[in-house]
Amino acid sequence: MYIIYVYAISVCIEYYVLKQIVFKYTPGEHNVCYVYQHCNIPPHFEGYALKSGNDKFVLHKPGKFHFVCAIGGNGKHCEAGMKLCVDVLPTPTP
Ligand SMILES: [Cu+2]
Repeated sequence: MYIIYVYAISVCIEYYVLKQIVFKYTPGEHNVCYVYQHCNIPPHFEGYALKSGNDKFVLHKPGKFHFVCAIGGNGKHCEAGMKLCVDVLPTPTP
């Protein structure tokens, strides 16, 4: 499990397929949206956002996953740096 306490980082982290990442933050102040591209957030996406402050997301396939905070409209929090890219790698063979 990879715990993200403040996802105010604009870099990619590497993690493995079928592992879980957890976003922890103060509910109501931020949220977590899974998007295709950073800060390009259609308005209706906010409705799909995870909002609990303890949001778990399973990385179900290899590839690049992008998560952003959709609060503030028009990618405001995202533009301020609340974005995370996870480069999901195949599980290493022992
Ligand atoms: Cu935010």
